[in-house]
Amino acid sequence: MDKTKPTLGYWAIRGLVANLKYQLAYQGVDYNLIQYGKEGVPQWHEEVKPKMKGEGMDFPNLPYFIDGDVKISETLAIHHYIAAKWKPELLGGSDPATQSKMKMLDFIIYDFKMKVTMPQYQSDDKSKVVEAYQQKLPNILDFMGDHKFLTGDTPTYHDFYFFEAFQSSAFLTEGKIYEEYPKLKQYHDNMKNLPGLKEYLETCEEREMMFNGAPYAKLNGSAGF
Ligand SMILES: N[C@@H](CCC(=O)N[C@@H](CS)C(=O)NCC(=O)O)C(=O)O
Repeated sequence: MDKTKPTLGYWAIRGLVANLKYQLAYQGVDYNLIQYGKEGVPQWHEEVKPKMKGEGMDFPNLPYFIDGDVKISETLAIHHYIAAKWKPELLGGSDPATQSKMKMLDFIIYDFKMKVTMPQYQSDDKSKVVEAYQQKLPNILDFMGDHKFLTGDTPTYHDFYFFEAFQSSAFLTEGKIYEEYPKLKQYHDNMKNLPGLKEYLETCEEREMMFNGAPYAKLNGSAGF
């Protein structure tokens, strides 16, 4: 492991980490990747997690990000850190109104991700996933208006999280979500064409990786973009 680079850790699935890898690719930040496979579950809980707590990670969890003395968890906090350190324009504007809007968006996209993901762990009924996105997507797309990205015509860190958040729904509906919401399809294309991310998505390991944790998820699979 190269100690001069930051380290990203997670299970060996897409889960909550693919979005971070997209942002790192877009920003051109090089990093060490630590993946815990199924056999790594006890290792994480019994060894690594307590060790990280002892070494100064306040709330050890997966994903985590370590950059020297900075040791953080919570996916959206990691997105924020990577933006703040290496590409602050991804934070959006710095005035109070814009910053509050960005914070609001954190919770909105977190809620979206949770609402579409939980049903994938609870049953094999895809219609529950469809119900969830039909409930949540219209307001997000209204918020986006005619912009290319969530908050304007340039991306913020939220876009990398949100882009991944609907990929499993696209997979489970075999693309029907894009017929239902053509604006989401346009957004998907705008994201896919971002320099750095475009090249990453063409060959990345996410194309073959499972979206969710096996064997716990009742709906699971892998897909390209
Ligand atoms: N709120 C956290 C949730 C993190 C979380 O639930 N991580 C799951 C995988 S998706 C996990 O297995 N964490 C390891 C643990 O609980 O020790 C985030 O958004 O990052």
